[in-house]
Amino acid sequence: THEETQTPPTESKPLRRCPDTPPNLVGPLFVEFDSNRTLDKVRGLIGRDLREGGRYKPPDCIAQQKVAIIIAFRNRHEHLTHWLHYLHPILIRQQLDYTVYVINQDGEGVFNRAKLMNAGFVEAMKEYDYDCFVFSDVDLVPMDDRNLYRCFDNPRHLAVAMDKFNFHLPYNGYFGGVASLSKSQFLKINGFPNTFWGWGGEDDDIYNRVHYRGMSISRPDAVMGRYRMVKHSRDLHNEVNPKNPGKLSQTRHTMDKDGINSLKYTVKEIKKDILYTYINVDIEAPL
Ligand code: UDH
Ligand code: NGS
Repeated sequence: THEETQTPPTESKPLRRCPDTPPNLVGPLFVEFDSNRTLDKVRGLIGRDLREGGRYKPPDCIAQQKVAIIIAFRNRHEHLTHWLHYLHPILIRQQLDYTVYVINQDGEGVFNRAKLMNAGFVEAMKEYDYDCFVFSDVDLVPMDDRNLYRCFDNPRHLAVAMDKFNFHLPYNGYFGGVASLSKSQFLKINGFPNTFWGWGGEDDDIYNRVHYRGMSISRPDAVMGRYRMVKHSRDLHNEVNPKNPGKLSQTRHTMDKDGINSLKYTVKEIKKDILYTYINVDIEAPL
């Protein structure tokens, strides 16, 4: 017998760091939003690959980054089903050590996407020593798995070519949809603003923060950065807020006092589903 070709017991096999380019990526993906998809079917398809809370770690190498994926959420269950159906297999192929956090805004008050993202950052950090945070809308699915859900030398904007914008950026400074920031990049900008209630402008404020702290924006190219958005109408309690655009001229002065250092919220419930960690938070929303 040839001893050197025998597989040693798994516990003695030292794991190597995962490669810079994950080997199993497939490139462009077919994405469609089939209304017969259910959460139970998605659990049946991919639940066995995950650990409770929507966690995954590559079995055969040490992931380069520990990533928390944070989704701001309320009453978008159908979108979440599509998101989980597509994203888990992609994130697994990307060889990330990751967890999916669904941060639900409790109650019927005015929605606040950025404040929910801040709460997600703090709650995730209580659970694990994450290096990287990907902040995502629930209705955006990447059409190419080479668009890596990890962090880069600068804050990264991932949703650069959305179908609703004809696969182009709507404007150069657009930072909406999906973005990643390392822990230190996020803390350097004092996190996200807590004061953008309702729709509009919070993403532009984050863009301003990044620039005022001397960083630039990293982006994938327009081929790898393609996205499909689940079509939807405007939600209740997330109306356009006409006060938000004017706040953008003040970011330089407000960012040091409005952010992770002024965040106030209370956790009402944490539920571990096999596909995600659900955290219901009261963010003191005005009615
Ligand atoms: N979100 C929720 N629930 C809400 C509101 C927002 O989960 O009630 C989250 C969700 O992750 C969503 C994100 O916040 O993807 C961004 O909010 P949005 O989808 O309202 O923003 P978007 O710009 O749409 O995609 C605005 C309304 C467009 C109406 C177009 C009518 N054709
Ligand atoms: C800008 C908004 C952004 C928004 C972007 C795209 O005008 O928050 O449009 O909107 N900024 C302000 O309102 C100040 S979209 O076409 O997706 O409805 O992300």
